[in-house]
Amino acid sequence: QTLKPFPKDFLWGAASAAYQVEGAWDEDGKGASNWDKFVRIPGKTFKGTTGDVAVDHYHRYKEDVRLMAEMGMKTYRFSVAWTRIFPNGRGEINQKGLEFYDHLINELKVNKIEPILTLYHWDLPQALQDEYGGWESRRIIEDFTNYSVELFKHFGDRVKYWVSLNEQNIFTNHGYHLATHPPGIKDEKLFYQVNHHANLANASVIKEFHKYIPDGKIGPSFAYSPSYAASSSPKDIMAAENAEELNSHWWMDTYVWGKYPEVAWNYLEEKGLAPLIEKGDFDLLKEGKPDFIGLNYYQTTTFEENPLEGGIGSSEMNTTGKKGTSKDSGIPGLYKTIANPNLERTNWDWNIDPQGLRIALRRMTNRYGLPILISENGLGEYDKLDADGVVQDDYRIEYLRSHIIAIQEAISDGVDVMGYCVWSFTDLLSWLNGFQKRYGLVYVNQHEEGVHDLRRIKKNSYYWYKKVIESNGTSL
Ligand code: GCO
Repeated sequence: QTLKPFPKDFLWGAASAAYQVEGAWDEDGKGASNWDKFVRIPGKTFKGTTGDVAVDHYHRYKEDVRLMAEMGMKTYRFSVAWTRIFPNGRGEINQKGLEFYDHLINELKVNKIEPILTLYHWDLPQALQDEYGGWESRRIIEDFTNYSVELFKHFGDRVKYWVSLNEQNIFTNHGYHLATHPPGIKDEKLFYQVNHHANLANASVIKEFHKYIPDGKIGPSFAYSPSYAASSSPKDIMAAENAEELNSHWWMDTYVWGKYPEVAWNYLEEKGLAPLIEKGDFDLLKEGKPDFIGLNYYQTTTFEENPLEGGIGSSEMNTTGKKGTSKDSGIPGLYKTIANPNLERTNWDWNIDPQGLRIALRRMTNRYGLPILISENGLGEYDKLDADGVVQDDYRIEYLRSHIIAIQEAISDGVDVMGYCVWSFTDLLSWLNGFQKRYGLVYVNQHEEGVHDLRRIKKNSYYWYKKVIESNGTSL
């Protein structure tokens, strides 16, 4: 294969999420989010870590943007904390909240860094959870749309790239199936209903978007973990097909075509798990077609057959296939997840599979034909500052290099890739794993316990990625 060069305007960047970086959790009129509440319940997060301070980006955003500029970054993906704009989820706007993002965006623009704004990266106003159960009610559609429209009106002159919902499949799975994220509920039926509301809310904001920002682009970010069959046994291949249908097409088909895939729908209906649909829902879903799909890629998932009799995981369902998939889990009659023996795994037990990224990009292109923004990809590890004050994260360089090569191969295959956001720019708070699981190109001196100075230190990967950007992907 002759490799094509990266497009001239390729968006080389990195990403973050408000709750994971900002801190200042109750400053300048910000309201409480579901996470502000959840982390205060004992035992929910690693050593009880919270995002109260996180990496203090709220106060240090200028320094962070300076580091981005110095690296030559073309784009920065960040999310807005809904509760800074509407402390109670709706009602009166908190001007101070808008101001913070004005400053951040202006700082990015001055430094010629294209902002990519995520509307929702999991921090729901707690007031809406209390009032009507948040995503559990259709009322969320109107509130999420109003909030989003305010951002379109206010930032639309400067922000052209928008992500609607970040990893809907993950936040609903953790929130309503595994009960490891707020609101900490296990209810399969509700899980699908919540997802239906989120799909409608997503479509509703996309539909509004083009009225306010006709020259802008918007799409959801999906955590896609391509399904592999464990063997060439047709039963294993069928298991992988089942997983692809239920864990990926269920969401992406609905985003793009405004309808649920038949096989998954029939299966869920038979089980009594299909969501209740109201008149007009499918019209709205169809009207909210995204301009691109955001792909958050970390790993692939491998499946084998799981016979109904004595099958694994009757109460355990793997709706995402993303995280911690070396443990057996599955749905009897459909599939069972196994650790792929061909792939190495990180210290967090995620497999490392750059070729899986090329496969993801090709599958998405063949099925949906939309441009793809790689809105997240990166490696979480126990990075350490050594005695010379250096972070030797050569394993991260290797990880990023192999994935960037896979992207170039996919581009050469004909996939339209808009850009690549490394997760993450600075180290940040891992929702459940505190500060020990680090993803950043920039180290932040912040830990679970004690008082730390939060200073920023460029890792080896920072210098490496700088060269990649400078050379538009020719120096890997
Ligand atoms: C973590 C997670 C996150 C996610 C990100 C998803 O360790 O908390 O890996 O950092 O990757 O928030 O969009």
